[in-house]
Amino acid sequence: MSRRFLTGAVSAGLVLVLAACGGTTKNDNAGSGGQQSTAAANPGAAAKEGVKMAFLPKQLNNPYSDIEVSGGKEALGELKGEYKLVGPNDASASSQVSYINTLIQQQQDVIGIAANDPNAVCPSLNQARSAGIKVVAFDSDAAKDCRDVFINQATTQGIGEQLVKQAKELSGGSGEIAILSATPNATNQNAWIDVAKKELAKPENAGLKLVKIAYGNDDDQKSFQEAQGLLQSFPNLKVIVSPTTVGIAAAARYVSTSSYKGKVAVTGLGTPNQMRAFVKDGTVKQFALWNPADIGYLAAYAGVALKSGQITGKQGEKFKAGKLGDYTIGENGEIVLGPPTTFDANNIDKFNF
Ligand code: RAM
Repeated sequence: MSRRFLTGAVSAGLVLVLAACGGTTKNDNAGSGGQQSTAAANPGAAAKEGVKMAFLPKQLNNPYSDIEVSGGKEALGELKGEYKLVGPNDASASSQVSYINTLIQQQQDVIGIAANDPNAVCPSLNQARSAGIKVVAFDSDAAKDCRDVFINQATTQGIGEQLVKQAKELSGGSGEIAILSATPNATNQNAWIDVAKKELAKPENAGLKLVKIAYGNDDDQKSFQEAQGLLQSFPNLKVIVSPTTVGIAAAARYVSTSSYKGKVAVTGLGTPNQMRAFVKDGTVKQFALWNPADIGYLAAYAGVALKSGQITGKQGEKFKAGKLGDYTIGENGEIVLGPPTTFDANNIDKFNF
């Protein structure tokens, strides 16, 4: 099937069939042009009550996801909507597809998804959109032509820069560093790592050497083993940077009881409650995160605003998000929550999530 044919005047329905048959490569999705709403936004429309929104996080057994969706539940309570939570037990690329298909059959109004793979979920998400379901990606984006908006926790650029800044400070400016990521397909981690690599390529960071990117798959045991493997393979390693709450907690746990404690720094993105013990025992000097509950909360407000016709996902549209205030949709349907917080021994006890 040539791209020329795909980009020709084919109907959205035919594109869906092609996408379903043809796998999940970037080109398939690019060819679809998405299911962009052609209706104009009506910012004055009343927020609909009874909106059924289902949250589909990367995986269910991750404390970070639990906090995220708790914010969605709170917001749907405020909005008099119906909250639902479904999801796989692992974050592998295609693990969410069957859940999306079920949510379509159940005629949900909105699907909130933290995508395990930007493309694997696309054919199903676009089927949902054809059925009138609004799609709010949060935390980890789906390809932009198969969702209406994306709730980004902070700017991708800002998070990537922060990771390198942390590594630089903790290494004293030079030496070997390694990244312990989530799954190899995770949209969010991969976007942050891309920015980090560009930062590392700058002359001012020439002293830092990225020796390996390991993948713990957001599985505690696998992340623990990968951390151990990094330290065995690279005896001069100075910093493990883990841009995942599962990875950083597992790496800190390993380092805290090993001979590397005090010699190898662990940093990245973690929840204060999971990291508190490792900050107190000196294993971890600093790490960062946003409040995950706010992501779910913002996603729910965006979902109801979409379903109510207040926004359509276009740049410049505005909506209200309860206690978080007013938000404006940015480029490519992206809605940025706000800057992350850095946690250390001085402030960690002020946070409880
Ligand atoms: C893990 C997940 C999630 C990411 C956080 C920082 O819990 O990979 O997607 O946003 O870490």
